[in-house]
Amino acid sequence: MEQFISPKLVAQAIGVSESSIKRWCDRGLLQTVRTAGGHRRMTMNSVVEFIRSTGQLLVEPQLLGLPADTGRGETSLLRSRDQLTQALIEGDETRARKLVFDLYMAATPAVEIFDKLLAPTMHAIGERWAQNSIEVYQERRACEIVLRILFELRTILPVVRADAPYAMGGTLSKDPYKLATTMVELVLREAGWRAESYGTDLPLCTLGAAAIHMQPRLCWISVSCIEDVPKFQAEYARFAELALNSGIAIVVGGRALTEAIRREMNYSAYCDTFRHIVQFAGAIYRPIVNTSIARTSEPTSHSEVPAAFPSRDILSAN
Ligand code: B12
Repeated sequence: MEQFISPKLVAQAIGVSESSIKRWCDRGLLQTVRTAGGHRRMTMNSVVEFIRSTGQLLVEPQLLGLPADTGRGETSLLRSRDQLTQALIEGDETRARKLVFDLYMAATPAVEIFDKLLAPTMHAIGERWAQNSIEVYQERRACEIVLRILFELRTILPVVRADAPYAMGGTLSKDPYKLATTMVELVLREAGWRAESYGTDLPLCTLGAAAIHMQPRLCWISVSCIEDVPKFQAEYARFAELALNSGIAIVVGGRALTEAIRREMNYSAYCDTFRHIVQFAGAIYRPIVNTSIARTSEPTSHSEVPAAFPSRDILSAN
C-alpha cells in the first residue's frame, strides 16, 4: 500500500525548508498528489528515490520510517560484508538493517546489494555453520533477519507501473530456500517489472496452472535442492513445454542446477547472479522513461538540487 507524507515531514527528515520541498514538488522533482483540500502529499517511494538520486543528507531518517542514522554509515559493499556477517551471527537486527539501508540510500542498487553483500554474507554464514563455528539457531535467525530486511526494502522500492509486464516465480517442491526467490522478485521490481514471488515448495503442476492463469512474460525458478532428479526432469519438461509454447520466458537459477542437469532442460536463460536476470529481463522489456521531468522547469541552483535527476524515478510515476 502506498504511504503518503507531507512536505513538512520530508523537510524535517532531510533538513531543508518546507518551502524548498514545495518548490521541488511544483517543479516535478518530487512526485506529488493533492488532497481534497489542495495540500501536497508525496509517496514514500518517490521521496526515497529523490533522496537516493540527489544525495540529500538524512537529518532525521526515522521520520521516514528508516533506521536512525541511515546515511551516515558504511557505503562500501566490500567493507560492509564482514560487519553484516557479524551482525547477523550475533542476531543484531538493528545493525544489519542499518548496513543494508545505508547502502540503499547511498544509491547502491538493490541488485548489487544482493549479489555483492547479502548472498556472499549468507554463503559465509553457511560456511561457518558447516565448520561448526556457529550454532544452527544463529544461521536460521540470520536468514529470518535477512527476510525481514528484504520485505522492508520492498516497501521503499520504486512503485512499479500498473502496465508493466508481469513476472512470477518461486522454488519447487521440497525446496525451502526462500531468500533467492525473494531477491529475484525485488530485483525485477527494481527493474520495473510487476514481479511476484509465490514463495517456496511449489509443485511444478501448480506453477504450470499459475502460468496459464496469470500469463506472465517471465517465470523464474530458483532451484537450491532437488530430491529426485529423474522426477524433477520429467515434471520440468512438461512445465517448460507449456510455458515456452505460450511465449513465457523461463529463467532458472540456483545451486542445485548442475551443468549435467541443465543440459537436459529447456529454458530461456540460466542465471547465476541477480544481475544476470536483470540483464535478461532488460532485453525483453525496458521501462518507459519519461525524460520530460528532468529538464522542463527553470534551471535549478546546484545548492538546491543536484543536476542529475534520475530516470529511475519515473518508475514510481503511476
Ligand atoms: C539459510 C540456509 C538454509 C535454510 C534456508 C531457510 C530459508 N527459509 O530459506 C534451511 C534451514 C532450510 C537450510 C537447510 C539445509 N541446509 Co542450508 N543453507 C542455508 C544457507 C546458509 C543460506 C542459503 C541462502 O539463502 N543463500 C543466499 C542466496 C541468495 O544464495 P544462493 O541460494 O546461493 O543463490 C545464489 C545463486 O545460486 C543465484 N540464484 C539462486 N536461485 C536463483 C534463481 C534465479 C532465477 C536467479 C536469477 C539466480 C538464482 O543467486 C544467488 C547469487 O549468489 C546456505 C549457505 C549458502 N552457500 O548459500 C546453506 C547450505 C545451502 N545448506 C546446506 C545444507 C547442508 C543444508 C541441510 C542439508 C542441513 C541439514 N543437515 O538439515 C538442509 C537441507 C534442506 C533441504 N531440503 O535441502 C549446505 C549445502 C551443501 C551442499 N553441498 O549442497 C549449504 C551450502 C551450507 C554449507 N556451506 O554447507 N539451509
